Amino acid sequence: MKAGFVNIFGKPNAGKSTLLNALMGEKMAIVSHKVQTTRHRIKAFLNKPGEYQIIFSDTPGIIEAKYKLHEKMMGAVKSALEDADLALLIMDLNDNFEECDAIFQSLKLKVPAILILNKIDIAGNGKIAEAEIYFKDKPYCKKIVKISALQKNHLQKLLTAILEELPEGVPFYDNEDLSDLPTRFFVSEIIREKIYELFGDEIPYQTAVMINEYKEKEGITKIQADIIVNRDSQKSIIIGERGNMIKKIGIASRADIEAFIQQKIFLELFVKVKPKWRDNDLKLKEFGYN
Ligand SMILES: Nc1nc2c(ncn2[C@@H]2O[C@H](COP(=O)(O)OP(=O)(O)O)[C@@H](O)[C@H]2O)c(=O)[nH]1
Ligand SMILES: [Mg+2]
Repeated sequence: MKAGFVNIFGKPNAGKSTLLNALMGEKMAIVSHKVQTTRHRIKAFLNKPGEYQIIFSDTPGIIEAKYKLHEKMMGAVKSALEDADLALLIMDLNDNFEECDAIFQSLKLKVPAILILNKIDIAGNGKIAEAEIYFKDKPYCKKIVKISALQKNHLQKLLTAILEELPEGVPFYDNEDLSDLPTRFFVSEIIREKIYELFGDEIPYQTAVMINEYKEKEGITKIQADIIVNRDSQKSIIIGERGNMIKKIGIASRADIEAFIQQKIFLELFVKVKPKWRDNDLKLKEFGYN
């Protein structure tokens, strides 16, 4: 039996969350073409009873911290560096190689790593061969695997490579569990994802979602969530003309949440202004950024 922690690192937009979802065959982490969507370390367990338990961690993209929120995000990266048995270093083949190399070096990995060249489906001519030559002798690079996380290409090859590096051990978590995070976390992430989908560049980064009430009663789950923003003007944008935008968030969120928890829900959304929440330790804690 093999068991261990396999933690995914890379620049924003490299495809970390897409890869986690593809490996799990289940949507665990929200994905968007906007950078810095992932704010937490999200653990997901891939179980094959009697054979392996892989505890994957998706992490926020590696960035320079501008707000306390960013510091918390980089804290999540750090914690994932500490308990990894194996690191997956993922890069977009169209990204600058030197820049990716600098980031991977900066992690000062103490465990073996598999370098994942992602987005082969849209890689420029000759990029794959160029990357293989550039990275093959880097000290952190034990193996190179080329994939498309989006199109789910070569994932089996990647899984085999991971299992070769995974230590022997007994499962850390129950075989039935998919994650150590509570359902309400995933519910708040689904709502946050809709905000990334529905609004322009600025709004999603100013937004947090907090679940205040989560009650199951007679086949229906009642959920009340607050959408937190920085300013009154953002509140008006989220609500929209005669409430049309908040209604859209509600409809899209409800469909996905019901699919995720396999139960009917009653969803109530409020928008609240909390100035400068991204730089306030107490508020960050309140909204689940530890
Ligand atoms: N064409 C292509 N796009 C991808 C691939 N993997 C991820 N993406 C896209 O890249 C963007 C960022 O993906 P995401 O998983 O959120 O990146 P993260 O920031 O590293 O977690 C999204 O728009 C994905 O759909 C891939 O293999 N091919
Ligand atoms: Mg992500």
